[in-house]
Amino acid sequence: MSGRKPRSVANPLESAITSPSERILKECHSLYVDSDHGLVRIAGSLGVRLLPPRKKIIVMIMGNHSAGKSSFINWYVEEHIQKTGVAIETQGFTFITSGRKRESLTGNATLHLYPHFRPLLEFKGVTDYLSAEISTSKQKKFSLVTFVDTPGLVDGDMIYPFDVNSAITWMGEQADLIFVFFDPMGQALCKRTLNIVEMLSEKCGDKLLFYLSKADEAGKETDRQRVMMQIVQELCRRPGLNKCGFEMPTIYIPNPQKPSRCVNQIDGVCQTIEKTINQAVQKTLDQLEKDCDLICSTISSKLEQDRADATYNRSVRLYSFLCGALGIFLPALFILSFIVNTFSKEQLDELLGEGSARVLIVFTGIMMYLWDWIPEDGQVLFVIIFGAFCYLLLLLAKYFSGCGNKTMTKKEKRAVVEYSDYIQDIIKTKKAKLYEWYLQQCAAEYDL
Ligand SMILES: Nc1nc2c(ncn2[C@@H]2O[C@H](COP(=O)(O)OP(=O)(O)OP(=O)(O)O)[C@@H](O)[C@H]2O)c(=O)[nH]1
Ligand SMILES: [Mg+2]
Repeated sequence: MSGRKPRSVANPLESAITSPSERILKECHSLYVDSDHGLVRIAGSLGVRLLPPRKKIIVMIMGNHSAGKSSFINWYVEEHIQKTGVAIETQGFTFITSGRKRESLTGNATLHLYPHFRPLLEFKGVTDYLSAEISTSKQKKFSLVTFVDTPGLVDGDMIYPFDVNSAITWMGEQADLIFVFFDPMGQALCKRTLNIVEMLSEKCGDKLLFYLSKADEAGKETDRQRVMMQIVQELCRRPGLNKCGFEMPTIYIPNPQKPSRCVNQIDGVCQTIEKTINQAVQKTLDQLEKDCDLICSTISSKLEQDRADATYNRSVRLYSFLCGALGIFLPALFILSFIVNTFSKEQLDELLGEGSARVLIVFTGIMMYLWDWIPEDGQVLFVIIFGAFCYLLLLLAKYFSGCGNKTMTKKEKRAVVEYSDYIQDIIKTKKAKLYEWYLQQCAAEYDL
């Protein structure tokens, strides 16, 4: 197996159009899922469960109704994928991801594409409000991102078809980044949004980022500052969010027809996404190293256990043989002694030859000596006890013979050693190369 090479996913044409990060993530993924010698399969055969790494990061966008969530996704992807407008447009969850073909998927197909998200089914009624949009866009870092657009949040009489608070919280826990959009209009301080943010902050506060969206609509700089102060104050008032010092960049979708003098930090959002992708690449490579080590250490402990089992089996086999041999030899000698006793020495010499006859006479002599030593009225009891003892020896022999541990066959041993060599020689070398490549890419980006 040491000659095997993991199949590379990227052909020359593909490598020309994909970024190093994308290729690293794809190659790592294929090292796990390869049907012949993927890490998931190798680990599975050793009783270890591994999960293949994700090929993309997940960015969930949540916030009030009409905060500009869908518009941001459309801007990032540079394609009008999600419906936008002043009405409540997004009522469910939509995964927006890149692919080879433009496609729209419904609930069940979406869960097929994202099996990690199957537990969403626990939120009754959510399947009908689940969809996926696959776009061929390669803009910005879209090929490495899956956006999750979430239902617009409102207070009051609005009835959601499922438990929207819990569903968004659960979804947020699965994401790598959670953007919360607050818009300066209308419902900036929507209670439902604040409740969900509070829950998410408790569970995964480090992924939460707040943005003042549609900042170009906030009017003058002073108005914008006031809106921001209000939102931050409201956030700080929540016990679960009482960490203050919230950062809240102002963003808006640039509109050439309506230029605005307001500072737009939307590029910072793209940089945050990029940073998270780089962290995901590093995490994936680190996890690959850890998983390789886990497999190798499982193999060495399996081999060590197998050696210990083999030693144990040898001693158990020896005990079984000794007990069995004694269990047969002792009663045989006992009966033989009485038979030999009926022959004279000369008859035995003639029958067996002088040497064998002497050995037989010595052994049976000892037996008869012991027998004579037993008082006559105890002889029956002795025979019973002696018989029981010999039977016990035979039982012990049987017990020991079934006591051995299962050991690996030669073929199995060869297979695990080959797995270990394959991981050390091929996968680890591959990982080192990918890491080097990743570092080169980082260095190149800093040089620019
Ligand atoms: N001026 C301005 N308008 C924006 C901006 N972003 C979105 N809008 C407008 O705001 C309205 C709502 O935008 P959506 O993207 O549909 O908002 P949403 O958060 O997805 O809304 P729901 O899906 O209903 O929750 C639309 O009419 C957009 O054109 C922005 O940055 N500046
Ligand atoms: Mg929307």
